[in-house]
Amino acid sequence: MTSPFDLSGRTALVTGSSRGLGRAMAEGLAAAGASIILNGADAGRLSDAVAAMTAAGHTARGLNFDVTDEQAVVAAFAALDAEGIAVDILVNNAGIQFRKPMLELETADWRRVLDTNLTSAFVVGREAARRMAKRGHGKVINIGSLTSELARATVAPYTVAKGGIKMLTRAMAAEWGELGIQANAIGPGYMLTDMNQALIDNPTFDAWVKGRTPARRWGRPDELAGTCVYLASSASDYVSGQIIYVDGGMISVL
Ligand code: GCO
Repeated sequence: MTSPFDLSGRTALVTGSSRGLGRAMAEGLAAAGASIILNGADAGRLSDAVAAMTAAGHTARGLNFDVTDEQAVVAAFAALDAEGIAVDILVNNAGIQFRKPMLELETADWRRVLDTNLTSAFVVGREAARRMAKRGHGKVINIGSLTSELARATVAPYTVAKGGIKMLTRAMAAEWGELGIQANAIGPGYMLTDMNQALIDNPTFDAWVKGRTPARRWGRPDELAGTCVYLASSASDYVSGQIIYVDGGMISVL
C-alpha cells in the first residue's frame, strides 16, 4: 500500500519556481517523489535553481518561458510533447506585486499585474488541461492570496487578480472535473519572500502582520509544501474548486 501522498512517477510544472514560494513548493513536490519542471523568465536564475535541486538529488529540469507570452507558453508545451513529457501536476504560481494607490495607478501597470497573475494561469492551465484531458487525469493548483478574499489598500490589481484566481479555480473545477482533472488553490498568508521584503523591513507593517496573525509570525515558504503535495496527490482526488489558506490563521479572525 503506497502512501496517497506519494508522487512517484508524476511530473510537476511549477511556474515562477526559480525562487520564493514556487521554488519551495517545487522542492516539496520533489521530496514527495515528483519529477520537477522549473519555470522562470530569467534563464540564469532558472539554471541555478535546476542545478541546486539536481545537486540535492531531485529530478529537475528547466523550462524557460514568460507566462505572459502566449506563444511562448504554447511552444513550451509543444516542446514537452515532442519529448514525450506529460505534465501531471501544474502549479500556477508565477506572479508579481505592484503597490500603488489606484488614483495614481497607470492602466499599463494594472494590465501587467492582471496578465501575469491571472491571465497566465488561464493560458498555462488551458495548455496543460488540454493534455491532461487526453490522459483522463491531472492536478491544477493555482496560487491565490489572502487578497483572494480581503482587500488591502494600495494593491488593487494584485487583489483583483487573486480574487480572480479563486473564481478561475472554481471555473476550472466546473469544466474539468468530468475530464478527471481536479483544480484547487492555495492562499498563502504573509510569507517571508523577496516580494514582501519591503514589508518585512517596515517595523510598523511587521508589527501589524504579527499582531493580526494568530500564529504571531510571518510564514516560511516551505510551509506551503505540505498543502501543495496534498493537492497534487491522489489524497485529494475528490477535492476540487477549493482554496486552502496557509496563513497562520489570519483569514479567519478579526
Ligand atoms: C501585500 C503583500 C500580500 C502578500 C500575500 C498575502 O502587499 O499585501 O504582498 O499581497 O504577498 O499575497 O496573502
